[in-house]
Amino acid sequence: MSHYILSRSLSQYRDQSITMGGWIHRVRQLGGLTFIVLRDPQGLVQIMRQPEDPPLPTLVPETVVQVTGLVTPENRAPGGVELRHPVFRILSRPGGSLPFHLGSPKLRVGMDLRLNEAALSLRHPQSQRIFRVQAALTSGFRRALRERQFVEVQTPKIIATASESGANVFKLQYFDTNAYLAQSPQFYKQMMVGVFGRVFETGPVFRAEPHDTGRHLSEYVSLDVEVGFIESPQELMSLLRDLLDVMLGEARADSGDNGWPRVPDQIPVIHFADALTQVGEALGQNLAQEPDLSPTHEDWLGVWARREYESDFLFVEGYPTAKRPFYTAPDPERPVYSRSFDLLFRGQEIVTGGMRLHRDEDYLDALKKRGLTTEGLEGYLSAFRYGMPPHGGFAIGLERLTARLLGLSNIREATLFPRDLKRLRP
Ligand code: AMO
Repeated sequence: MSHYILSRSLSQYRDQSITMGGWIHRVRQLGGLTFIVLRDPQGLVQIMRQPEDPPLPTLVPETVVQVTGLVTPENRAPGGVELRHPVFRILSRPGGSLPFHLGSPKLRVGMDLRLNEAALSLRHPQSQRIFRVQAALTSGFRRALRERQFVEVQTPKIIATASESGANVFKLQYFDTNAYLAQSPQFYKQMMVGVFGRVFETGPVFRAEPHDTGRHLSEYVSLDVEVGFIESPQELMSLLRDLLDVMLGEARADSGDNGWPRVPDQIPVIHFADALTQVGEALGQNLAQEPDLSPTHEDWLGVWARREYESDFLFVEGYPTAKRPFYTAPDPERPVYSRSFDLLFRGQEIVTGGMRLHRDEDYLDALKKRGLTTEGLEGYLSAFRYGMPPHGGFAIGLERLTARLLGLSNIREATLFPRDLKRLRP
């Protein structure tokens, strides 16, 4: 491992000579002094050269350097310390001119250029922060579930049968047959409940989304949970609430930022039918026959939840059974509605979940009612034939959660290398 001191721990080395490694972020002359900002893997550090110090080599932005200097208290520097009497060693120089500079606090570069030049734009502290937050969210998700005795699983992403209804599936040539990219780990996570009872998975999923919007990607990270021996969607909603609390807590601790939304002890819940009535009245429309909530409806509900409950989160439960995939359990009292839910965060769906069917005969019935056959589903359905407990689960869209949390209007900003209708590289 490198012996370089990292910027977050620099203040522990006051009055000592230390060595760091990083990129030249910015250089500024002020009178006879030169101020150099070094960007190391953790943050920014100010380095000050006085006239009597050894001469500086040429330091253009993004030059990679090793620098040795004296850690000196300085209130005006980030972290309250700066390096003085620096001696630089150049490790590498940028090969050509840069398409833009990273030196200002906000990266003012259009979305296309920013994404095309991801190798550079992702280095900007503003962008780094997004992905540090995302890493903390994933880490909190794993930790909270492991503490609750869930087992992490990895399931295939090349599959033989589409797992979610709808046509948004990527087809590919698989030797001499066809295959699909997994739209979700749905079938496998349910099968694994038959093994471990409680499972989770974090991994990429693929949706051939024909929409060019700020909330859709063709490849995104799905944080999936599936749990057996439960009786109601409320148990899932309560688990999800606690998970989000841990995840946001971990991100908050990592970033040192306190201005973030708290997850309420009880996230408010509204039934789908009531949500439609509320939105319809507010917008002066009759929405009674609507099968789903549109982005505008979700947006309105987000504002409503804030006003009525001071909550950034709102559960909508009881989506119409016909609009949910065949594995969804209907509400036994009102079978047109299902035992499923979405979680809206600041007016956008970030999670879908619900109770599933768990009896073999219920699956055969549900498929028949929807005019579907068991073809290609044999491996999945055998789990129910061999006995499955009542179970349910949910999936959090990681990029949507990150974007909502950080107030990013475009999901691409919360994706390292986004894949969308037009973008396949870098
Ligand atoms: P669903 O299809 O609703 O449910 O997806 C779950 C969550 O994934 C996110 N999401 C997306 N994020 C970015 N780009 C997309 N194209 C995209 N599509 C979906 C959303 C959404 O809430 N198997 C079920 C989950 C379950 O019931 O366990 C499923 O995949 O945040």
